[in-house]
Amino acid sequence: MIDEYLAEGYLILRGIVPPSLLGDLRIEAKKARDLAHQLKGAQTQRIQPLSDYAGDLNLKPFYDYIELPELQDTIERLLGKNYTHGHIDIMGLLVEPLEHPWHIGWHRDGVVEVPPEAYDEIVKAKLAEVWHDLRHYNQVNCAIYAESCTWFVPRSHLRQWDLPGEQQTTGGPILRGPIEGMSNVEAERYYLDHCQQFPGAVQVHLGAGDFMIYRNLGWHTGNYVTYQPRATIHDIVRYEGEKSWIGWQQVKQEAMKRLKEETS
Ligand SMILES: O=C(O)CCC(=O)C(=O)O
Ligand SMILES: [Fe+2]
Repeated sequence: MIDEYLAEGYLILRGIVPPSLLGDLRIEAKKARDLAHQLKGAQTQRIQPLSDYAGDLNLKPFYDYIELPELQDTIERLLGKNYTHGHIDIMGLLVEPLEHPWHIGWHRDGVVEVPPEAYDEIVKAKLAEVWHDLRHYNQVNCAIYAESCTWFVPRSHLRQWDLPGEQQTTGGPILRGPIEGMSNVEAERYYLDHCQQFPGAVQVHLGAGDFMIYRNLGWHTGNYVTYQPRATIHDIVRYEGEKSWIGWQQVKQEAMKRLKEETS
């Protein structure tokens, strides 16, 4: 499994969340999905971080998930000591939109955080430095309900360059819909096509309680439909040891600042 994670860029720990805890999580997930739509609109796709909603939700099951010995043990065996998989102040839930399909767009996390105009040599050099560093963050999708929203390009995390057809599509208004002149069914098929056309893409199917960890720099996207409930824990696996190597957040912020100064 360690080989699989390193080579493919993602790994699924099947059914690692026990049914009793899943039951408790579902009770809170139902409240959280309703709350997300109520506070952020019918098309919202996430509620995050959960710590902001301590007044409305019972966070105990999420703390139980954080403390789950099976998960802690597996993460340690996968990555070594000093990694944490659950953080109440980072964790969110990815939820289904209510009115029409929605697609986040193909991207590599990390790259997508810097606008193309700010993506200069300094940013590139820093990203190259941390690219294969397992401490540089790993994403988590843990399904409270079965779902098949995430698409990933296996092994793309190993390349710091893009192949023909690997193009970022986040931010395109068409993907966020509604698409003028298209019904929901037509939009759903359009988004599905957008997933399937990406070279090497595979659809990730998560069963209830499956925990997916993925390298954030691999190509991936999220494709959402209205008629299937989604409540997927979204968090990171974070390195808690010595942190002097980090710097990525700072380099990112400085690049944005340089861009702002140049354009003002
Ligand atoms: O919806 C998903 O599964 C993917 C979400 C994602 O890629 C992101 O939030 O960066
Ligand atoms: Fe992402």
